[in-house]
Amino acid sequence: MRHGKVNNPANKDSMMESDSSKDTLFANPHNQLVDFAFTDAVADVFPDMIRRSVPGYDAVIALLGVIARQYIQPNSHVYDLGCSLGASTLSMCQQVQDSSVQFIGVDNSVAMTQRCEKVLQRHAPSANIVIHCADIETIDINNASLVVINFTLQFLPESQRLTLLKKVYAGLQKGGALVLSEKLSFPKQAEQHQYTKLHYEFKRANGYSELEISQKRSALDQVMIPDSLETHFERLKQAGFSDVSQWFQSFNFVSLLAIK
Ligand code: GEK
Repeated sequence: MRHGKVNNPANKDSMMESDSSKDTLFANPHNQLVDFAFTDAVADVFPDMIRRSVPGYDAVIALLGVIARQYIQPNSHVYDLGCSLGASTLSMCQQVQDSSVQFIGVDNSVAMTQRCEKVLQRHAPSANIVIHCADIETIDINNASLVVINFTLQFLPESQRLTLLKKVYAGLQKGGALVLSEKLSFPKQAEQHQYTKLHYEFKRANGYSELEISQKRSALDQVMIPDSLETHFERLKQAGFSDVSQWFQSFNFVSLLAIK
């Protein structure tokens, strides 16, 4: 298996710089409150949006490449569930250049998957990648050495989250890994308040106005429901994972590593 040089595909010269427009979707007052959706307009500005909204996003993407080097096995499948424009898949396949490994990206947004295919074709033309436009609840997972759910479980109805994780567990090889990155909620009100304030400060520091922050919060309110860290650990245990650790945190965003 050939390993690539560790670099961050979210950095300069990457898809994030060259394919992205600035996110101004919530800059003007919206008359009606509309739930957030992964439309063409969102997909067009997505790299800028996620990098300015999710503290640590670039680091998680880059380090997924390192995790990929450790866990991906020859002749196996690697799943990127909720792949958006393919940043996680790109990071992993740039690090593990092995055509016996099939990378499978899944996203239910047509706008995302159409652009994702183009991005991956341009930046990883020889990698063995398939992109499916489908709900992650409907896809089959098998022979997986690594499954990545990067900031996507939080968009699933809460009642479906355990079912998906059980399916991931069943589809992983022994010794295979799940990387689960999520925004957190906090059971203690004071802690919730502290981290919400830090997150908004992060957005202000990245140039978002008060109007943009509040309109985006309203739009996401019913669509993205974060869980607490305790809920994640408990749910992963229920899904079958006994070896679960937190490897990353940036304010109220974390990433967990669960090994089968
Ligand atoms: C990244 N992982 O760049 N089935 C399939 N896709 C879904 C579903 C579903 N049920 N629900 C939401 N999505 C990416 C970032 S973004 C995170 C992931 C964010 C998709 C949705 O269309 C979107 O592309 C993605 O999950 C979430 O590392 O926007 O905060």
